[in-house]
Formats: sequence, C-alpha cells, structure tokens
Amino acid sequence: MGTVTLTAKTQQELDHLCINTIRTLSMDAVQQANSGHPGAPMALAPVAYTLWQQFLRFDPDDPIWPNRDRFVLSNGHASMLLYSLLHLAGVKAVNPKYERLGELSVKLEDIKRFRQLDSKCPGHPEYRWTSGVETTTGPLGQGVANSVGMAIASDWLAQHFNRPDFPIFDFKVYAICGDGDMMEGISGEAASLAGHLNLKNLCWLYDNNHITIEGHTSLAFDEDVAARFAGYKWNVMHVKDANDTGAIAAALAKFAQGTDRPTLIIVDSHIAYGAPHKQDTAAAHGEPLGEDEIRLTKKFYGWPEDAKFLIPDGVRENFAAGIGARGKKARDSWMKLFDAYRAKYPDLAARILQMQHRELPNGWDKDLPSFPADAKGVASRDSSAKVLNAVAQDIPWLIGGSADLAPSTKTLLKFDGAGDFEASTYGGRNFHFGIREHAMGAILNGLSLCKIRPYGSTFLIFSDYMREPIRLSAVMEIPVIYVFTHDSIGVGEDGPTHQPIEQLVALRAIPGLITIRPADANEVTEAWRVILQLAHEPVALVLSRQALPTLDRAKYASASGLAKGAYILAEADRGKPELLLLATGSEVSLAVQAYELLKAEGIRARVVSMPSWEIFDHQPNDYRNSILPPDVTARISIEQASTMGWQRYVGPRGRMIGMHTFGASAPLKELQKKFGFVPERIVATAKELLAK
Ligand SMILES: Cc1ncc(C[n+]2csc(CCOP(=O)(O)OP(=O)(O)O)c2C)c(N)n1
Ligand SMILES: [Mg+2]
Repeated sequence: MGTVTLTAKTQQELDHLCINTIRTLSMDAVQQANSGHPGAPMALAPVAYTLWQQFLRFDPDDPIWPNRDRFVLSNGHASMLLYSLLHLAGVKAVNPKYERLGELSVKLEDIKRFRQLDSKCPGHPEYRWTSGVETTTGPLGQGVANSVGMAIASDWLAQHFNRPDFPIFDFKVYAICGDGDMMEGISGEAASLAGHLNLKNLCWLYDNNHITIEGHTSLAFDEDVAARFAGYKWNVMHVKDANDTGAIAAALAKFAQGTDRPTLIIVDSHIAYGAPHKQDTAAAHGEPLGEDEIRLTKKFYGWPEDAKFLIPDGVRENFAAGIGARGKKARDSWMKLFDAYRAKYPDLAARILQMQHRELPNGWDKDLPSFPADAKGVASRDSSAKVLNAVAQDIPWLIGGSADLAPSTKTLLKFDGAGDFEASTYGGRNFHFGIREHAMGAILNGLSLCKIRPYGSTFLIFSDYMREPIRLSAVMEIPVIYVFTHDSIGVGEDGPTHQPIEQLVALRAIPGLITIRPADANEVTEAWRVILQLAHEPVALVLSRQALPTLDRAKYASASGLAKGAYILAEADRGKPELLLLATGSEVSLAVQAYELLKAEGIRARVVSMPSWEIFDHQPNDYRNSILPPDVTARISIEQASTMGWQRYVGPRGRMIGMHTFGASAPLKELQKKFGFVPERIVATAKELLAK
C-alpha cells in the first residue's frame, strides 16, 4: 500500500491518524483471522492512545524497566488494541533471561497472523509470550484485580526501597476494563480493598458501552457504577465521549496530579465506533465486521477503503516522539538515579536486582528449622508457621497474608518489624485481604508480576473460590505460593461444607502448578526449601489442621527426599518389598503404623511418602522405578481425598483408600473410623491384595 498517502498537518490530525491506525489494524487483523473482537479496540483507540502517548511512563526500548508504569488490558478480548499499541510504539522483545533482543515484540507479521500458531498476537494477551504484556487477561475481572496487586506492589516497594532523594519506586498502574469486568464479583472485591487501602496510584478506565455478548447491558446490568465506586471510596470521573481525547487527557491529568484514593474514569463509548451497521451492537463484539462493513467503516474514517494493515507515514514517528521519547527519558533518568542509589545503598540495590531476576538472597535458608521426633507431633499448619517466620526474616520480599483466616492458617509473620500492610503502613508484610479469596489470588498474581514473592492463605476447601487466579499463576509461570490448610476430613466438626474432597485432585489437574502435601514437620521444612527456590512455578502447599506425628528420621528416611516428590520412607526387609503403601500428608503416619503391623506379621511392605506428584513425575525414569518398582504390583494408596488420579500410581492391581462421598461433622477420631482411615483397614486390604 506504499502508494497511499495520508497526511496530517497538525498534531491533532496526526493524533487522529494514529487512532485510526489502531482501529484499522484491529479490524484488519480480526478479519484476516476470521475470529476475534474488533468492536472494543475501535471504540477504545482514542482512550488507550491518549494514555500511552501522553501519560504512561513506559520505555518501548526497555519494557521491563522496574519502575515503569503498568498497563493492564482487563478486557483481554480487546487484545488487538494492545497489540496495535505495542507494534506502533515499537516495543522491543525481551527473552526469558531478561535480555533485550533489539527486535520488535510485535511485528506487523504477527498482527497479520493474529490468533495463529506461534504468532506473538494470540487471541488474548499472554504475559511471558509477548513482551510488553504485563499480565495474561481474558477471564474477565482478573486483570483489574491484578492491577490492585500491582498498585500494592508499587506502594510496598516504595516504602521498602525509597530513601530521601531516591524515589526508586513510584510507578502508577492503569487498567482498561469493560462491562464484563464490572459485572464479575472479583472486581468488587478488588475495588473494595483498593479503596480501603487508598491506592492512589491506581486508575481504572471503564469502557461503558452498554454492550456485552448477549446484547444491551439492560438485559442484566443497570447498577449505578459511579455510586458503587464512590461507595468503595474511589474518585469517580466521567468522560462522556470516548472520542474526546481532550476530556480523556484532562481526567488522566487529574489522576496524575495526585489524589488520596484510587480513580475510576467512566468512559462512555460506542462499540465498533464508525461501523455503519455494527456500531453499538453486540455483533461487533466477537466476530469480524465483514469485508463490506470494513470498507464502509474505513470510508467513514477517511481511510483508503481497500488498504489493509496500513500504517501511514508519520504514525510510528509520532509514537516515537511521544511515548518513545518520554519513556526513554524517564527510564534513563531512573537508571541514573539507580546508579547513585547503588553507590549509596549497595545492599538495597542488590536486593532490587535479585528480585528482578527472581533470585534469593545469600543465606536465605540458614534459619530453616528442623524438628525432633515427637509421637504427639504438631499440625503442619503450625510447623509451617515456624518455618515461614524463620525464612521470611532472611527473604525481605517474601510477603503475604490471608483472606481473614490467618489465626487458623497460621501465616502471620510475627517477628519484630513484620507489621501490617495498611493504608498508613505500606511497608508492612502482613496483608489482610479480607474475606475475598478470589481477589486475593489475582492480587497475589499482580504482586508476583512486580517481582515480589507473595503467599496467600485460606482453607483448602475455599481454593475453589480462587481457582481462576491459581490457574493463571500457572499459565503465566509465576511463583505464587498458595497456602491451604484444613486439608482433609480431619477438620472434623466443621462438617462436609468445610471438608475438602475433590480440591486436591482439582489442583493437581492444573498444568504447571505444583502441589505439596507434607507428612510431618520436617517435610514442611523441606517443602518450603523447595518452594522458595522455584522461579517459575506456582505452588499449592497443603497443610493439616490436626497434629501429625513428627517421624523419627533416625528410624525412617530423611525428609530431604521430599525434593524428589516421593521417596522411600520405610523400607521392607532386605529392600525387597512385596507391597507398596503410598500416602501423602496426614496419611503417611497412618501408612507407617500399618507398615509396623505388617512387619510384625512378616509382610514386607515399603512406605512411600509422596508429598508431590508433580515433582515426582519430573524425576528420571530410573528414580521413579526405584521408588515404585514395576514388578511390585500390590500397591495401596491412602489419602483422605478423592481417589481420582491415584490409579496412575497403584496400577490395575492396586487399591485406593480415599474418600468417595462428602465427609461428616464429628470429632476426628470418629471420622477416621467411619471412613476407614485406621491401620487395621490398611492391613486387611494388604492381606487381601497379597492373597490374590
Ligand atoms: C469470566 C469470563 N466469563 C465469560 C467470558 C466470555 N466473554 C468474553 S467477552 C464477554 C462480554 C464482555 O462484555 P464487555 O466487557 O462489555 O466487552 P465489550 O463487548 O463491550 O467489548 C464475555 C461474556 C470471559 N471471557 N470471562
Ligand atoms: Mg461492553
């Protein structure tokens, strides 16, 4: 299309040209892919353009500069908006080793191959895959909640690292969102917390277009969003026309000038702005406009009707002169500031660099405790509290909290100086998420995306409330730590609503998530040792409410075997087992009891403690076969949860002792009897198996 000339004489015309380039690239990409969402990018182009060009402190040459402003596209279906911006602003690619490659993150070729295999422009924006994408979005509501985590991160980092004359961290966080984000409950949870915490560096821009997939929002949504956010103690502004870049800039300027609370800018827009038959209709949401409609729309924009993927002269240059120049200046002066900071505060600067690379400080593991044998034992939530409180003193950026259950999950950091993260104390390390599990998960993701090492805790049963963010931690390959206690029917009197059955297998089903259910206090220590060294995997650490005997490691194998996911805890005589007992968590000591009874009767059992399927599955074949010898087919798994998945380890001849129904409300001992978690049952099952 080199022959086409679209000229802009004034800055306003140039702005207009850039906005229409974003629109037409988005329309063309969706049309070419024959799938995608053209309407929102067309409507939001002026909003996003104004934000990027005039406000966002972001250097396209260095998209991972630590103090950059964060931009989140929470309505991830509008991905072409972001890809157009990344391309036009000339954002450069960074590899997984954090090295800048010099090439474009999103090439025009990628846009032409929108939604195709290996394109840097997948259907929804994917963190880690496309440089400049700050978080993976698509499941509505997640992005805005991530943005709250990012805003918290900015405040925490500022409090922790800034020194007089050294404002090392002060980045702002912007999120664009739509009706879908507003309807999802998680946005309410996250906004409520953001208001409570006075996150003044946070700004959401709400695309108020009154359209979702099924049609007009009047079908299901007529709340007063402004009143709702005023209730959350946000500043609320209203831009009555998404095309009014002056009004958008004025609202953003008001935010940028500084306030004492989060900001919501409600922007009235027209989905598929300019499309004569599709504007303001749900048809523009999720399908290509069609060739004819595209031609008419381009005509309306004053665009060459047959031009495709056209980037007029001056557009890239305009971005370079705007966000490019401003971003580079901000980044370069930050680098200078950081050099001076490093000279004056070398230890703090080293911390920042370690965090950026997801490394651990020297000596991080020097205070990890070990626990003496103790038949009465200790609940794994309590041993975990000890380990966490020890290790957190050696990893200053290990911070987290609970959804109002810290007294039960025992994740509170109690040492001097740990403190609470509150509006008046942004340096605190204990977070109070309130009873908002879903937002907690997404906020943890936001914290982790800003390189803090976060953990969050609740009861295992409520992991279901936060399943999507857990899944997204795994999709994004970020090392969020989920601490889930009250891990089985062992919660006792609380009954079936609080007794997890299918949650463990549901977590194990998430690709890339590592679940660990330690058997005793020393396995808890080893679990944390493994977890803290992970840089790219999220973890679900599954802990008991009830006491677990601390195994005598002089008699049984060392808990360090946990690092391999499964290990031989108690061996059969002469190392020749005829039976394998596989167990996790609280059922390991039960397996050991059964083992001792069987041993007394001359039956050669081996107890395999199997705290993490995923870690075990990653071991070499030889190791796995040494733990589960293929010729020993008499195998019993014991776990107080759904047995789904254990077939893989016990094989066709094996037996699985687990839960096939919901639990019941009763004291633990009675439940163990009722549901068969007693040594005698295991012994009887073993004998049955061996008799066959
Ligand atoms: C949690 C979740 N539920 C459902 C969907 C499917 N979905 C994608 S976009 C959309 C409608 C979103 O409407 P809105 O945010 O107003 O976007 P617009 O059509 O205005 O661009 C739905 C239901 C989703 N992506 N995430
Ligand atoms: Mg909408």
